[in-house]
Amino acid sequence: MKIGGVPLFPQQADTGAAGVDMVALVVCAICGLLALGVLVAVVYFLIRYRAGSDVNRDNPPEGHLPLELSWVGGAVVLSLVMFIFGARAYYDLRVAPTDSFEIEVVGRQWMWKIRHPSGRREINTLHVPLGTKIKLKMISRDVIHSFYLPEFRTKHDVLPGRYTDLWIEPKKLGRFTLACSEYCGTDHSRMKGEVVVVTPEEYESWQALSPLTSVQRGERLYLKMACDSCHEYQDGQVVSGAPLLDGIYGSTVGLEAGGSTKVDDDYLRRSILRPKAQVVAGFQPIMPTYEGRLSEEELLDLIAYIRSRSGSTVDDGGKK
Ligand code: HEC
Ligand SMILES: [Cu+2]
Repeated sequence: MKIGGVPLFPQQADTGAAGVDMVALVVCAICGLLALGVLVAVVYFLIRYRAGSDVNRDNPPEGHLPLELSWVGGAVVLSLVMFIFGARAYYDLRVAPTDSFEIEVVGRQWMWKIRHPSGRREINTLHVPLGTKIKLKMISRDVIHSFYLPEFRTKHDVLPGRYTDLWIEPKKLGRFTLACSEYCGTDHSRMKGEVVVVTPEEYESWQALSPLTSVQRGERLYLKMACDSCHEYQDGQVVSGAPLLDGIYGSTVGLEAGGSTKVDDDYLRRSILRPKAQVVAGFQPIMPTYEGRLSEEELLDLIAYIRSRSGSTVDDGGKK
């Protein structure tokens, strides 16, 4: 948006962008009106009561109840208007629709690594199909970063050790800005790239140029790390007293220490990195720790593979 040829807002490349801009405008308008009222009163009193002006200065009023009530009431209403607009836009911004298409993002000092479901990977560039709801599942390898897409009016922190997400729905073809908006070290300012919005057909053929899907990579790794030496049946029996991983995603498991927990991506990640932190009820803590032995990318592959064994292709927290 431009006012008098000056670009005030970046273009709106996301279906939700207009809503976010609306909040900014409503809040600015309300604050602007208030500031204007104060300014007018200041100027009026300045002139009326300037030194030497001939006005009655006796008996200044002590208070004025109706005036005070309407001021307090008005302020409450105005702040509620800002709150309602803001809360609705924030909800739309934060809660990804359950049918979103999932792309993974791994942040590190100082680059963005992007992984598509087909297995295609890229660095500092994010190809997305037009008109599709896309959920970005994000994690950092080192410090806190923040995935910032100004034209999509959204950003979210990318944390080490925990998955966070963000969703977009591109409504414009073209190239847009991708940046890190959390100071993350010397080259923070260079941790940026591009979002390339293409048509769904172009995206399909672009994705197809990929050697292995993340599920396939995960399966390979699963065999390579010999996870199956414990987590599989042999001759109809669980060999080393380890739980089967089929169908666990989205379910609730009991814990040896008491209580239970939902099996989501964070739980799987913890179970692989620090199995002893949450031992499954009825099992011995014999699983070795994989802390330091798997990269974030490898973990995402393993999780995608375990998820696929529950028939789940997206990180929907098992909501299906
Ligand atoms: C030495 C045997 C052994 C190996 C090897 C092993 N695990 Fe485990 N795993 C276990 C046992 C026993 C449990 C249950 C106790 C616990 O939670 O620590 C478990 C629990 C889990 C859980 C939680 C399961 C649930 O039902 O909540 C996951 C996920 C998991 N392992 C994944 C893996 C992956 C991935 C690998 C390979 C990188 C692997 N495991 C290698 C023995 C093993
Ligand atoms: Cu950063």
